[in-house]
Amino acid sequence: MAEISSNYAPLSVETLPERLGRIDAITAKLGADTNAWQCKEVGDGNLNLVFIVTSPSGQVIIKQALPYVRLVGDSWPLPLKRAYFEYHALIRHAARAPGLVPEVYYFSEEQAIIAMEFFTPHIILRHKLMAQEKVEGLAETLGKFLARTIFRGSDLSMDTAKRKRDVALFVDSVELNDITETLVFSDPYFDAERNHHTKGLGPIVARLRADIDLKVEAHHLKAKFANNAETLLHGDFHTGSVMVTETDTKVIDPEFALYGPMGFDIGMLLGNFWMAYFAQPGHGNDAEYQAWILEVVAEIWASFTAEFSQLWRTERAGILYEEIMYEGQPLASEQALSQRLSMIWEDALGFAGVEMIRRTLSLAHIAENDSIKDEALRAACEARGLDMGRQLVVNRTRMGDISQVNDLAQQISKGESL
Ligand code: SR1
Ligand code: MG
Repeated sequence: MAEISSNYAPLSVETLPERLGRIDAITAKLGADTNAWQCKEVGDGNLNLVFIVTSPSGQVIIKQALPYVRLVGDSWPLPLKRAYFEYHALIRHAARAPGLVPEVYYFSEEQAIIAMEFFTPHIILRHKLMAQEKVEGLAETLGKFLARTIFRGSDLSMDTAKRKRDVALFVDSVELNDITETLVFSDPYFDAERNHHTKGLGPIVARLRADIDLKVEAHHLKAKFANNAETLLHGDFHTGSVMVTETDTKVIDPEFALYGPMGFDIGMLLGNFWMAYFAQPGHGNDAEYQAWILEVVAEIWASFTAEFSQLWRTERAGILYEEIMYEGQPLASEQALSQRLSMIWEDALGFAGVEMIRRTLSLAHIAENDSIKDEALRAACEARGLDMGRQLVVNRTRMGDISQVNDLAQQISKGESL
């Protein structure tokens, strides 16, 4: 795999047509008349350049990695090879969960460019949640995406030699793994340089940083994240990595892809929904919409378990829990399934908890909270998320089922956590 090539150059709206106008896979979508291409840079994420290119014949997304973290600037260098991992994750996800991720038209490793399908009129799910707009089929699709990618990317399904080669491919994503290991699992628990938080949270932050149980459990979760290469994960599966219309749901942006524990993507996603739930007082406080967010969380887990169980019963071709071991004992494989789901559930709760804490105390926060102008209100919303996050991390093995966890969220939302 190439690293910074001397030929690498970031694209701009001015140079893009000339630079990409001779690539067949792209002109097949946009036409060869580059004078008719219109380019807009729309990247609002933390890391990359993203362009929408429109022509009379179509639209394409061009995503290019920058050699540094866009959110911070060139004082934080970041290798271009993340585009390589995103490309490999996208093509695997497309095969495992067809129709739910953008089709890749073209990839240049040297230029760290991926040209891919543009979803329109989709918007980022986070914005939908702030506008209090519902999405039909959201939970079912997200649950299925999780089950299909998690099951089919693991030793439950894959040929193990192929999987081990794949683990070797993704293991080189050291710098992006390091971002998650640091920003999610360590920085929130001490006074790290890149941390920031809303002013009114000072006392609660001091309490959390003195909380031995929390810090030990957060690190047990970090050990799982770093050491348990169970399946190919999306790696950054928050509500900013989902694009939706009123009736359609797609998953984007797997540049943090890595082999990790099965509960990680699920937990990260659920944690983001619970934070969106706690942020609702900053966005209109519609009780019915808040209830809908909790329903979505419950349905994601239900959809995930239904699909994962179905795949367990019909596609178990890997080295784990082989059919032959359970011949004549149909209940044994069901027992193994149910215990495996319980393990995933407990891990997911823990990962949801650390995600909720880091999105409030570490470098990267969430728009649902950041956009609340009233600082006292924002602190109150964030404090509830921290309260729930702490309980999820520390008590994850005794939290009960999804309805009990949603009840906890409801209870916290009615009180003051500050
Ligand atoms: C420096 S990158 C900060 C965060 O943005 C990405 O979306 C990941 O969530 C990462 O942790
Ligand atoms: Mg992203």
